[in-house]
Amino acid sequence: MLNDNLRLKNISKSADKLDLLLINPSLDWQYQMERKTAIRIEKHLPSQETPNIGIAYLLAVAKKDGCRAKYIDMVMDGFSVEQLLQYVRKTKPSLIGITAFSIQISAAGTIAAKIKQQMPEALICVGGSHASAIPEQTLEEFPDFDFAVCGEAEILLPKIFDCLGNYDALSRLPGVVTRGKKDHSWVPNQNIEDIPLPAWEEFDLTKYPGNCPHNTRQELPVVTGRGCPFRCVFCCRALGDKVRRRSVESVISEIERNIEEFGCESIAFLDETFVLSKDWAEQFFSQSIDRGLNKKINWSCSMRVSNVSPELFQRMKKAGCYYIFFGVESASDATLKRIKKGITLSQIYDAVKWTKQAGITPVGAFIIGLPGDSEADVLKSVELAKELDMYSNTFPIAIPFPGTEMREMALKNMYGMKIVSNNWDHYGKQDYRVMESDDLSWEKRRQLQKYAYSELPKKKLDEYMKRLKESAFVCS
Ligand code: B12
Ligand code: SF4
Repeated sequence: MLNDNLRLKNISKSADKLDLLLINPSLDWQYQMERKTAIRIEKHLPSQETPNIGIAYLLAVAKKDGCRAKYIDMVMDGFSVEQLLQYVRKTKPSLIGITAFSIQISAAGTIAAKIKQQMPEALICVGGSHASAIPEQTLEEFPDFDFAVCGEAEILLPKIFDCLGNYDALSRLPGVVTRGKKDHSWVPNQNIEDIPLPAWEEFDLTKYPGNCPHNTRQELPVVTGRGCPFRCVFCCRALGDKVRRRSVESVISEIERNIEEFGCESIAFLDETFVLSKDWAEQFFSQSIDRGLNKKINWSCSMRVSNVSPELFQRMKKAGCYYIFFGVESASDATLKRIKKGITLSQIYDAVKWTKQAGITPVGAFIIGLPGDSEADVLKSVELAKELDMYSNTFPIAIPFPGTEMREMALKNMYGMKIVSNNWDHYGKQDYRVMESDDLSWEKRRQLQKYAYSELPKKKLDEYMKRLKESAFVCS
């Protein structure tokens, strides 16, 4: 329970005292690190580490508000639970915030419990995509979280600090969910332009060179807009459905700052769908070219295959784009319709062809076991991936994440789907133990995934690009 004796921010004069400690949880950082390294080597990639931009935003807001804030990424900082506990005892944070995807939520709950055993007065909240989707259930399952935070937290965080020690006021804040509170709604940041820029100075960026193949020393993530208006049934749309965009000027100045202050040489745009507005995109491309940014950095993004043209990809290439991640999902038009993706097979063919012609590296994301999928559908996806000959393809198994329509469908046994594991540790995209259907048992899903990856081994980027350039395809 919340404690009235909580120390409010900046009251303590102790040199070690923190106002806010944010944590990326892990119960076994060594094991996770070894796995990451093994995957990286298998994929021939020099680096695969993106620093967490949501946390960087929260640190920026906290600092602006005069708080002493710190982030511990237990995996990348190599923190054992015991070391974390020592650190918490030393710094006695007024508020501890743990971020968690579904796959991390049990670890987050265990860490909260261990902190509380030693410091019952600690105030601990949980945020991120899992708690945002099912805050009440999260608080029920993990009794050591004092409250959950839903959705974006930049505006909320200073308000939370103003309410520390006042349980009722804290409970009333939209986006804060305490036990028994039924209203889980949160208010999306209307003006994302005003949020301070991510506090990368709080990270040891040498540990996060970026998610290759950017082929530079330092990649940093940037978010130009939040929210997605589409309704794909497998997606939890973590930042809501209301689209909000930053001005082109503010994005350009963030990139320039990243170059000057952090030696950034590549940008990963993490927007759910990068080119939502062609006008915005065209302004961004023109200004990037005018200011010479295309000569200083390269960039990657995720896109839908709809509403694109050869000219668009050529402009993207000119503006510095080297890599596009397409949500292809399935080779079956019937499945694409069922999952409400709003794209067609012919759009997939066109988008990939035009991307290659522009000299940009395409990557495809498929999903195995979508609602109504049969074995033949999945095999068709594998054949399509081969035919499209993209640099790389991901074949995760469909996971009914909390907050997705697919989870609701599975709970109602639609298309013969049923959830076979409620163990959140299994809720990663490569895990076959979570869901099955009449047509595709979990064993079959696993077999199909193995088959897909064996048929589509990861290509070496330089060889792939050489081949792309040599083919008659690429425009000069
Ligand atoms: C970039 C990204 C990644 C990157 C980087 C992740 C990172 N550490 O930043 C990489 C590639 C590493 C990644 C990995 C995975 N990802 Co990912 N990823 C994303 C993506 C596309 C964008 C996230 C982002 O940066 N958003 C922008 C920032 C501003 O928002 P944010 O991170 O949500 O943070 C805000 C709020 O959530 C909140 N908040 C977050 N944490 C906390 C904590 C506290 C205390 C508080 C108060 C608030 C708070 O405040 C932040 C600022 O407003 C999202 C989709 C999406 N749009 O969210 C998927 C998404 C988050 N990923 C997802 C998944 C499943 C994964 C993986 C498990 C996949 C896998 N490989 O199996 C792994 C997990 C890795 C791990 N740690 O174990 C799912 C999560 C679903 C779920 N319920 O778990 C999402 C929603 C995609 C989807 N629709 O399926 N991912
Ligand atoms: S998968 Fe992409 S396009 Fe579909 S709802 Fe999610 S973010 Fe939007």
